[in-house]
Amino acid sequence: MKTSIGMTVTEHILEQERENPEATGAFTSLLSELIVVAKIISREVNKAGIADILGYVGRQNVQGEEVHKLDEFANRTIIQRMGHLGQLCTIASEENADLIKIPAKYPKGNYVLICDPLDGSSNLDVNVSIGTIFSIHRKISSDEDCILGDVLQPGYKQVAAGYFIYGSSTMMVFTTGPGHGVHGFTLLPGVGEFLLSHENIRIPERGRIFSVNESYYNYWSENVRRLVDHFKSPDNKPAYTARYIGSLVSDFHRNLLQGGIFMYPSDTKDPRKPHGKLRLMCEANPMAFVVTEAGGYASNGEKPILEIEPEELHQRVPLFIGSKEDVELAEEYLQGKM
Ligand code: P6P
Repeated sequence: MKTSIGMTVTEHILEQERENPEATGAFTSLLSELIVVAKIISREVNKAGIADILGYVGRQNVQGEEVHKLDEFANRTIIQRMGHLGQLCTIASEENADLIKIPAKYPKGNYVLICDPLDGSSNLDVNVSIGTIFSIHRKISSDEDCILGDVLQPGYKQVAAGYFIYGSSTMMVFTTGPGHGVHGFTLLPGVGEFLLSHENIRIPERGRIFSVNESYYNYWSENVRRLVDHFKSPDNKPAYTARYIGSLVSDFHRNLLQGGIFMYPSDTKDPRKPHGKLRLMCEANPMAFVVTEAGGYASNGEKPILEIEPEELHQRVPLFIGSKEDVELAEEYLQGKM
């Protein structure tokens, strides 16, 4: 009988810690607690249909989006468990307008956690996969308390980023930056451990999938329309196919493994959101950090997402992310070169 269950994510993180002579164990402690948080969220998501935690709480968040009961649960769990750990100087959540302070009675650390606690939660009640997205920066200010400048750092300065996807299985996919690769771990029910299942993920240079919400076609610029028309053209060899779940983590994860491009362009549909719906700090940057380390690319149509100097905590950004050749082609269309 096979006894080894393979490498756990904790073993993987400790292995990377041993390779870093300056490591103090703080980063390992931070990621390990984040993994506990994801297991707690996964358990609630997977029993959502049974427990009384489907549906909405009857208020909107800072994004103007209806708050799902599980949004609140996930956000609360992250704030409580990560805030008490002693490794963070602040938390920035998609659900909260302002930075979350670490209570005075708890020690502060040298890291910043930025997260979308439960991305895609509008899909929860219909049993579609959703996820938790996280981004970790090192504190850069000398203030004992974190300041906004510690959070508003460009994406290339992240020290780790990734996501948990709560789907047919619960997975963790993350990277700790250039040279460390992108690795996927699958939660083994009954054992409660994330086991290495997708080592050194590489996204195909060119995909065969394009993912975009075409209901916005009439709200796009002419260049975006021509780009999407290109992906639909029968002249492509091999032809592209359309896949769009409406859950960023799910659409991104599929394209990361199979190749393809996910697009959320600017549109004129909502004057409050001229740069599209997705957020730079808690969605675009962490996914861009992962896809770049996996050999892909992420752009706002003009420049790499990871090079954007953030100006506001919840700023939105057009997002073209996935296979390098497809995203570079998108840039050429967006810049009127095609
Ligand atoms: P639309 C979910 O609400 C989300 O933030 C992302 O997970 C997803 O990619 C996007 O919105 C879907 O937006 O406008 O196509 O419904």
